[in-house]
Amino acid sequence: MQENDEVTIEETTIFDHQDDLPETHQSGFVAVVGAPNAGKSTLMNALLDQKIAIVSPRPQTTRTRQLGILTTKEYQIVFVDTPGLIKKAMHTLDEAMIDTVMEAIDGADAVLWVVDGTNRPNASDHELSNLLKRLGERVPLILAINKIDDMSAEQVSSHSAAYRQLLPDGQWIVFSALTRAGLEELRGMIIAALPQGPRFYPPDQVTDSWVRVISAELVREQLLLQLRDEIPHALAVKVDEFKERENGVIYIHATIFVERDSQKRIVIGKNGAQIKKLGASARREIEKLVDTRVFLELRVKVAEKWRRNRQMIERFGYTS
Ligand SMILES: Nc1nc2c(ncn2[C@@H]2O[C@H](COP(=O)(O)OP(=O)(O)OP(=O)(O)O)[C@@H](O)[C@H]2O)c(=O)[nH]1
Ligand SMILES: [Mg+2]
Repeated sequence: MQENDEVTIEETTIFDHQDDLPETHQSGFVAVVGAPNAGKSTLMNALLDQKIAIVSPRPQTTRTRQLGILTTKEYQIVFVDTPGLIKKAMHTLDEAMIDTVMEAIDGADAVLWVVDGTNRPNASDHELSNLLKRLGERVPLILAINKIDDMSAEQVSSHSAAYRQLLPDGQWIVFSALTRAGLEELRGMIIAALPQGPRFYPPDQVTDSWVRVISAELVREQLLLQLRDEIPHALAVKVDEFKERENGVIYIHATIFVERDSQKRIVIGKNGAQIKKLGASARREIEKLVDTRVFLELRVKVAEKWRRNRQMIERFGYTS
């Protein structure tokens, strides 16, 4: 994880960090794709054993590509967590999110298609499977049927059979990202699908996201978890200031953007009660990430129709 803005990941060459790797060393980019809410980010966090991607019960939690890097002596898997794929773009933000998924698929050495096994496949799953089938001639595909902890034995067999029909030639597995059942087996399948190659990133790097960007995401996660209705989709969070003070405390100033004045009032709450609660929970999550005390200051601003404004979307970092 990067601590400041001075080093960018693009500067890393694949010739660094290759000390004493076995000749059989494997590496590759694994695109994690699927419908919103399937459990893609939960799965990536579970495989990394670390929370770097935010998770919520709301669809479209993930807005942009995020890497999760798993390194051992034998392999380096670079997971590319992506926004949930939707059929129809409602605004520019949706279009940017769909582009992000397509780019991740394009650059992948293997594709992990995560589905929520508690539901039978729907029309979108059929469409996505057609896209993936065409891809299957070029890269290995794994159908990962998630949430078995929430399924009866009968559902596991009938739903997984229905999904497997959509991808008859791909490999498949049923698992639970939440309880980790089947996770080791899934990891084995991913490793088996990777080509031989060198490391792309230093062995101690777990993501390409800045700590300040993940901090903004952790604030957004609390908004998703604590606010009801349609407001969360209209929210964006940007960290304006991220400073380590001499006493070791990290000072963060972040702005929550909403689309309307009425939403601003809801985020702030009566006498500021809501924003205080949001700030306290987000601060605790950020403290877990940075492993030190955090001072978090939040403010709310209206940015009308920002989801239709490419410049704003880029400013918030929701493009790949
Ligand atoms: N019961 C159960 N719930 C799960 C499992 N994996 C994820 N979830 C829940 O499913 C919801 C969505 O999880 P996410 O990881 O945010 O899903 P996602 O696919 O990344 O969603 P988007 O970012 O919106 O595309 C959350 O409430 C998770 O706690 C699982 O194995 N079992
Ligand atoms: Mg996600």
